[in-house]
Amino acid sequence: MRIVLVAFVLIQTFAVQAEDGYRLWLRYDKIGNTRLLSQYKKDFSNLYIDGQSATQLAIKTELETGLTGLLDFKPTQKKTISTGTLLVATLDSEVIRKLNLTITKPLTKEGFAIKRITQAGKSVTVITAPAEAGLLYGTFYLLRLIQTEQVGGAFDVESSPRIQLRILNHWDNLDGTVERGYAGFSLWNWHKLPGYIDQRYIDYARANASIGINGTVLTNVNANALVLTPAYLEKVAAMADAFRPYGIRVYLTARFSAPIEIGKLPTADPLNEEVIQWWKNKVNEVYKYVPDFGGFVVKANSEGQPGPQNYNRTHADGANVLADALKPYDGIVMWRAFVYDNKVPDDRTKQAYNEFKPLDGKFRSNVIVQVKNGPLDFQPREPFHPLFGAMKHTPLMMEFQITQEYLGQSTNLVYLGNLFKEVLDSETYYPESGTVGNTLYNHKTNSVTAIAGVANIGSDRNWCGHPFAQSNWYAFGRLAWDYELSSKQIAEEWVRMTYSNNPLAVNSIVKIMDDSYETVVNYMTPLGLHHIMGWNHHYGPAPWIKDKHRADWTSVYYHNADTTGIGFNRTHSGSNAVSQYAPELHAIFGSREACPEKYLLWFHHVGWNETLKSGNTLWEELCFRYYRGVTEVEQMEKQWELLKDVTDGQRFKHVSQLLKIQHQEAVWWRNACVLYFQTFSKQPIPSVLPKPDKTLDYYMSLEFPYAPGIKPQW
Ligand code: BDP
Repeated sequence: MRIVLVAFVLIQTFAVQAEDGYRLWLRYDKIGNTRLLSQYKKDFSNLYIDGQSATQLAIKTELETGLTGLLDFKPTQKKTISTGTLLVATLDSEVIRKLNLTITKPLTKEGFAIKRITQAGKSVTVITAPAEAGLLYGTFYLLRLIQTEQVGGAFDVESSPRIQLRILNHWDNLDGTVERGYAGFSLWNWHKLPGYIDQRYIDYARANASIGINGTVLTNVNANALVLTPAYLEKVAAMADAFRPYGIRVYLTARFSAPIEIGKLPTADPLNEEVIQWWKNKVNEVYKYVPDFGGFVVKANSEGQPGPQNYNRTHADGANVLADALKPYDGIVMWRAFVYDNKVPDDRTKQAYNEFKPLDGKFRSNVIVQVKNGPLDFQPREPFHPLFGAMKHTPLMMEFQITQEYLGQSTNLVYLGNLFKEVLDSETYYPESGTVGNTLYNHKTNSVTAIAGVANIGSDRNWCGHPFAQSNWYAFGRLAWDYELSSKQIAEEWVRMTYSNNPLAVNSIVKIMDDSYETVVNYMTPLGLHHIMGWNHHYGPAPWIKDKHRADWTSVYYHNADTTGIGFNRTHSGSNAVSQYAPELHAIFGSREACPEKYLLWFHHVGWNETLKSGNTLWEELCFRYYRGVTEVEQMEKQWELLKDVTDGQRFKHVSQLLKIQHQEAVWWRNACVLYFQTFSKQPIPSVLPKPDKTLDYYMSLEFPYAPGIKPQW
């Protein structure tokens, strides 16, 4: 009996200590800095949370768990102001009004301030905000300061989000699968809802609140109208109830043909009176279930989805009918600009601009057009979408893809903070717009501001599949709050919270993350190559894809390799996509000399023997980049191995194994691409580089019928 008991206790202890990644960045383990530890025990010896609302209770629980874990002691909970009190209260509360607080900048609805003040000789820390959501964000901010061992004694923070709606898009289907999901199945257990609220929903909401995400679109953009039926709305309401205390509003995708499919109308024509009324009734019904429902995301007339063009109506006609129905409730429509058609005889990357630019100003004020970061489709690297800055009278929102559909899915370590920043920092050259980030923020012209990321979250124990994929969820949220943060700073925060404050761990892991994006671009799509991945599942290289029923889904359409050279001519002598950018940028991208080499083959068809900045010919440079990518993965592996003693065993091993896979996949990409493009360049691989050990035929023969995340309809 005793032995059994001891064994049980051991297993219990092990279970507690095991680092399986479930806790994400909210680990709250005791901080290692003993000086700070004793200081903080004094600073936060008493918790005073003013109020009893659901959000205030969530704050209380978070602070209790956080402080108890981080500081290894339990603060008292007296409603008194004494030295060491941490007071959490809204700006209009009695207790705050009595204090001598100075707030220098106006805080927006969700903003917050953290102040250390001396009140009647007592040193008090205050988290305050105009509304409860801000208190929640301030709470997580303070916990982060403690967890990352960043601040000694001075607390003087004022922060407001730059973008109003910071949203995750889940491409989750009602059958529990996730389109382009690489972390298991959907988190949403539709079958057991509304009765069963999984603890995971709460932990999901906590994680989101900790980085300022305030919206979630529960369903796939390739939408199923059933979610708008009462049986499902009841389930949606249960989720909305679970998320609400954490400041998260729920949104759904609306299938444009829902009036036909679930409304039994003969048409979904947006100008038909019955259809207009149907959407009004439907929206009224939705708000009965979810009074703070956020609105709809719509993918229309894209990749086979129904839309207004089926009835010869415009995207504005389609968006406006939904917007009018949502308007009385302050709901919004996020209408996607991801539209293209293989029947349109124009470069696919131009089609969204061609379609939407003429509609500028024709949308209702509660419509926001959701634009992918680049003009094609979440490729490892794309120039920013030319619609940013070009639509002067229509709010646009950014859509990033956090799930790594085209960036190594769940086997590759890629920190996307650098990709997000590259896009947000891109200069549009429209004087009134500035950077892409600024166009999202510009409140003067935008009646609503928003940013969305396609979630990488699933039922895997560690949420995101790859332990490092968590950092992409984290980075998205932090940049959505403030796109001016640096990606390196965000990486550092994440490492400190998720792994360790040990300087060796921090410096090495941040370096691995910071280099990882360029590395992946090097071994997948260097010099502006794009869309050369596997058919349908998009896993691995397949630059040879051709002769499919749609040319714009093949690889050869995009790389245009022939015996003279490679690349898509988008200059005025080609598709002239460059003309969709502001004149200055048009001139830069359109010039073979001025075009940044990272976009070279995106905009230009370049001869194999043309010389690049390095002095190498294009063919040589292409080979060197592919090989460099692999060498860089080898370096990542080596750097990671040095961290064995400063990271926990479980996650160390997990990442080690995945880095080995990444190495094999990088070699696969390199060999397959170099061998394939060599059939056009007809030149040897530079002699200093080792030769691929397998043939092109071998790579072309590989098939992956059960690769994860496949889009079911295809
Ligand atoms: C593509 C994905 C596809 C999505 C589509 C979209 O392969 O699964 O449905 O984007 O964003 O990249 O609508």
